[in-house]
Amino acid sequence: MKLGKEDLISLYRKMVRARKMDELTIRGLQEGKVLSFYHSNQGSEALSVGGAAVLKKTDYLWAHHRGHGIGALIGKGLDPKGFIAEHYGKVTGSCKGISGFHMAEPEDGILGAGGTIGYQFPLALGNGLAAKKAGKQQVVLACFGDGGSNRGTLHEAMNLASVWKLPIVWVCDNNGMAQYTPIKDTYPKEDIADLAAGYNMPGIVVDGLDIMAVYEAVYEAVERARKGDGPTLIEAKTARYRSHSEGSPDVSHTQTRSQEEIAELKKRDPVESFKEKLLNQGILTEEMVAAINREAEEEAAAAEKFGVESPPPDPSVIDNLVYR
Ligand SMILES: Cc1ncc(C[n+]2csc(CCOP(=O)(O)OP(=O)(O)O)c2C)c(N)n1
Repeated sequence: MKLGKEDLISLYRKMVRARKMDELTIRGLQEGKVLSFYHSNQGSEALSVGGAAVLKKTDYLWAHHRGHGIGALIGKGLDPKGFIAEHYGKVTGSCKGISGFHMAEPEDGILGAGGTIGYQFPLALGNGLAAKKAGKQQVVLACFGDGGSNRGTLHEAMNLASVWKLPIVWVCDNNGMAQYTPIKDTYPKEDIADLAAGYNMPGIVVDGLDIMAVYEAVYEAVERARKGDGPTLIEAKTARYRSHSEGSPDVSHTQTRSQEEIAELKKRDPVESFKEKLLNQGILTEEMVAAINREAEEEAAAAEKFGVESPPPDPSVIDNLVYR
């Protein structure tokens, strides 16, 4: 898969936009505008943006809860205004302001979010079966964290997905931590991708801080799924730059997380390192970088204004909810 110059610039722009929206959401929480809580996506942009950018509008996506799906939403080409309004609890939000952060944009294949880790696996399986039966070459991208990989639902779903050769790409965001617990204390091997062998599907480990590596791995897996060759498990080694959720202590068990380790990971910040790579290759110039930053800041400011100025939902929204 060869990405052209414009594709690379587009990926960089999307990562910058995802970072700015993440920063805006954190600020919104601190200022009391965001009603629920927030799990920052900083350190996972290459994966969330790069994975979703491979998809077509008609493909299905279960985003990971990092950033409440903001990277995936922008990666798939959606306008983030509804995301901000939803977090502000406004009627213009993507779920009319009543979901907290459990967002859905079903017309664009963003199917929602649940509060229970592992909720999405059987649902993704169902989407995969529906996609196969519909015969429209749709693919399901089912994202989760390293902690989620220990849920039994993943194993049941990966097993059947493989037996039925469903078009599902399982994508694990391995940032090394499940809230306060390092994955090394709950999983006996180095690579979560090794689970794939037990279900007879390819298991790929990819550098989750490198958007080109992510894009290429997801692209291959999506093509394989579209051709009817079945599922793939991709594990991306990412980083978590902030605490599990804003305001919660940044600890590993009871000890403050190693600041040296985080500083080391930040040296390979996915947004910054992709910028450096594109500058070195002459694909971006400093002027272009400044313009992309400015546009992303303007987009965030407009989304904030939209969220602030939108009205809250009328209580009847809840009475009139219809799920199809
Ligand atoms: C079944 C279940 N157990 C625990 C929780 C609380 N919880 C929410 S996020 C989270 C960490 C999940 O870790 P991981 O899947 O690695 O994702 P990360 O937050 O690190 O990106 C936990 C334990 C939950 N929501 N559901």
